[in-house]
Amino acid sequence: MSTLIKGGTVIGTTGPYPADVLIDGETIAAIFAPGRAPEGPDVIDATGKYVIPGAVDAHTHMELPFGGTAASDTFDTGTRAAAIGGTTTIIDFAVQRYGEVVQDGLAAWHAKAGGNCHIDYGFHMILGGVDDDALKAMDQLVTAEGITSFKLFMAYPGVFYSDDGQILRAMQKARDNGAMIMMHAENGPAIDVLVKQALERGETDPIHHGLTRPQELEAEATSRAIWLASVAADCPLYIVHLSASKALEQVKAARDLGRNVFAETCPQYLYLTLEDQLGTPGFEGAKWVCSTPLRSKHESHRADLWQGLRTNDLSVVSTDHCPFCMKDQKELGLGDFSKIPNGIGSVEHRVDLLYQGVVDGKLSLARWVETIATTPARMFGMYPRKGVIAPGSDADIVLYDPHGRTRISVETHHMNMDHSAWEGWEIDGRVDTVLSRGEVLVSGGEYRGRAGRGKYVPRSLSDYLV
Ligand code: DUC
Ligand code: ZN
Ligand code: ZN
Repeated sequence: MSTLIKGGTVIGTTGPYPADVLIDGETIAAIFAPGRAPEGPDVIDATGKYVIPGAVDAHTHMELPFGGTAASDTFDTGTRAAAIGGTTTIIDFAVQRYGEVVQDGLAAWHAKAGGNCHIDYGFHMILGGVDDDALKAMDQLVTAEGITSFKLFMAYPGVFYSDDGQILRAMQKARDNGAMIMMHAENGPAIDVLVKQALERGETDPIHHGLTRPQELEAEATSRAIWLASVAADCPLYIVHLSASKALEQVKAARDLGRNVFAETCPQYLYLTLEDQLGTPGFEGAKWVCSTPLRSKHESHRADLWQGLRTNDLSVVSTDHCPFCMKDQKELGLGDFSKIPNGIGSVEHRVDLLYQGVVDGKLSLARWVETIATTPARMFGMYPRKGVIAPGSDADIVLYDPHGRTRISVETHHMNMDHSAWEGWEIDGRVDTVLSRGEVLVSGGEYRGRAGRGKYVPRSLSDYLV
């Protein structure tokens, strides 16, 4: 069946242009100058709308067991919310816990996601225990499972933490097999000392989560990861959820030297702050406990991150979607901030929140699309199947209404959370229509998708490797 998306403005990586997009089955068949497409196919009227590639969220944690509980979105609820917000592909993190066989961890993630997703999905692999078997498994995942990126943690000793020797060995392996090392860059042992000291002083409120994770410990770990990657013959390195100016400086310096170093940030670091959200009086601030933490509004983090997105020192915006309800989940940390499960849920809102950056003059339209769709697809080996409007690509397409408005609230969102980190925010722009492989999932405010239609996407190596 063919469909023509007619009368819209396509946003490509070089900027906007008027065009009609012909879809044949699950694939984009052709792009025509306005009015030059053949008569015949069903027409979706895109007049006044931007036509953008379905967004790719390269960092989500559906059902992640963490902090004594599990992230509250299942692959069903989380991918449905993602679709409604214009994201048509996620890359979630399968987990190998310490002592576990990597392939068993992967099988467990396939079991969670298989048959439940509304949109297409891939996996990265978290390595919680780097040993000889895990290193061998990295090769097998790259060659046979379509998993070409591995997340390591410099934080969370006793949970996911890898020491520098383990990190170096994994980086050497990645240098050999072409995989990307994704790094949670915070100095965990030093943070644990600060946390213990704060609790001993009776500082138990959520804001102390942020105060015990100072930006210096993110910058130090970011710098150490960059140097370790350098020792591993310039192994490709991707810093996840970068939140702080001093960490960004490390990435920028490495990139200025032409190093294989990349980084993402997340909407929470672009908009929310230590004082205004995490510092909300009482236990309310628990809603915004995430790691890396929200940073001070009295420093230049947010402005620096927006600038980093413009200059490509930050290449990608992901959500690090890791939702927990207040009730029974965040509440685990009542009276002890260190027991609050870490995470914010935003998988539904990233497209809109970054479009607000366009309206505010912080990003171009082209850069909006690049950071939420094209670059994540290229970074993680899904391009050109995903992340671009081009003949031969999957027909994952969003019609975006620049004149619409989006109001964010727990009353209206679709994520499985009892609160919203963005409660009451009213922003410009609105997701109008969403297609995934040619199938209309969202139209006229109505959701028409279904669990189980999303497919696993095995990934190639990153496009950005040298
Ligand atoms: N940070 C979070 O906030 N949640 C999950 C894991 C992480 O690194
Ligand atoms: Zn992390
Ligand atoms: Zn994460």
